[in-house]
Amino acid sequence: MDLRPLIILPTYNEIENLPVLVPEVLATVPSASIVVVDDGSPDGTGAWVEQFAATDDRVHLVSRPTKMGLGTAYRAGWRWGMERGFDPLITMDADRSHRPGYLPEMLVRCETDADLVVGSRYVAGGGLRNWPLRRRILSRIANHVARTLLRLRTRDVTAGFRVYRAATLAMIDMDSIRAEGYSFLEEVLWRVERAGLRVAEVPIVFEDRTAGTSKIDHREVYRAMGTLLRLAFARWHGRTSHDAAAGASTDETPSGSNT
Ligand SMILES: Nc1nc2c(ncn2[C@@H]2O[C@H](COP(=O)(O)OP(=O)(O)OP(=O)(O)O)[C@@H](O)[C@H]2O)c(=O)[nH]1
Ligand SMILES: [Mg+2]
Repeated sequence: MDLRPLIILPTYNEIENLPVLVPEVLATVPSASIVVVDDGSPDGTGAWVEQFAATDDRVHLVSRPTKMGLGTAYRAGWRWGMERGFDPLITMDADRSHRPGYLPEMLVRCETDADLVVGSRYVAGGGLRNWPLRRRILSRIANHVARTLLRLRTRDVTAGFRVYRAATLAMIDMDSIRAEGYSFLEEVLWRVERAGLRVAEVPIVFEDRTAGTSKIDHREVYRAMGTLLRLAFARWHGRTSHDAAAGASTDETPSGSNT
């Protein structure tokens, strides 16, 4: 595998985090490039990326006019990267909850034995730091419900810290995924497992954000449940993930990622 890693950072109002995170990522994986997918952040996140990109040609900006949801931000970043031959394609949150220090090991796993590598909070050695009890409980419930309904083997199914081989994204037909927000991550994983692809989990400690505001809201949780029920229904009826997408009711929701 000829590594040309691309790191996709979806952003909505992360001006306090990017100036620290971007140099940290480039210092940790100098061979990587970064594309920031910014949804017209009112706090000037996009303008900062443009300025930085003028000083370093490894950094790029995809600017979208309005807040369009995390799922579509990932897809826009994947598409941008695959059109330019990047492989693998990495997703990380831009609020410094996902630490760059885990990237080298996740890249080695992707190169050696996995089609998808997940930075996992819920395997031995993984964990959470400074996350409020409410979020911890919500995350455990969301993971347990999704893993049970969809019979997923992966332990952390809602994590947004992932390394995808380009071939994996091509195989799961990313353009037909209807879910948004958290459930986008679960539908992607469901398709990867159903395609018989190899998923590896590298333990990470997820740090609660210390700057910027959360994009999570309760509506997102309800809509994620809608997606899970749609996929579970499809599974019960032995329909493939593609059929499930075709028959789906949309639950387009702009919001954050790490339940
Ligand atoms: N482009 C884009 N990025 C988004 C959108 N919603 C969230 N993000 C980004 O997605 C990442 C995850 O969102 P967070 O708000 O951190 O979600 P979370 O980690 O579940 O919640 P926190 O506890 O607040 O960190 C962050 O980098 C956000 O800036 C969106 O609609 N569009
Ligand atoms: Mg976060």
